[in-house]
Amino acid sequence: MTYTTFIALGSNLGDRRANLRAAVAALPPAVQVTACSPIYQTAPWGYTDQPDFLNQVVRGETNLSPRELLVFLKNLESSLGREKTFRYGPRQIDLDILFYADTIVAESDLQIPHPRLHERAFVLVPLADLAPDWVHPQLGCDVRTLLAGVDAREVERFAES
Ligand code: PH2
Ligand code: MG
Ligand code: MG
Repeated sequence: MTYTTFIALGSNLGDRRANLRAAVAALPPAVQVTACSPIYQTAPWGYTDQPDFLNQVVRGETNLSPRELLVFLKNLESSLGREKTFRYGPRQIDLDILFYADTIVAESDLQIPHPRLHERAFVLVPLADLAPDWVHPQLGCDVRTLLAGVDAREVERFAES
């Protein structure tokens, strides 16, 4: 049994495009990647005094549990050179679980759907490229509708993927 998951990628340090590419390449076999969004250059959100990010979303199939997937992604961030900074601070690579099937996880260190995805144009724009009809299991509306509720002016197409 595999489960569909959407993973958000972000990078604003080092060779940002290479960081995204290396992360996508390292997902299989744990996560079989079935689609990659275009890459967007996005203004920093939350803490603004830092370089612009590149952001992307991938869709994958996995038989890892949500927690196993979290551990796998954290280990991958470390192996790709991520160093600890501060909340919303700059990073070589950030890998966040957006959705895991229609599962809801509400634990202190793991929340699925990602608790801020509906506020973030840098997530919703690439997510809507892949899955505009996907329904947020807590908010009960689709990604297209969530995207219509945010300001996406600082999300620019950077590369096809
Ligand atoms: N990630 C953050 C904080 N702010 N801003 C943009 N544009 N893109 C990100 O990926 C991002 C951010 C923390 O995860
Ligand atoms: Mg993040
Ligand atoms: Mg993260």
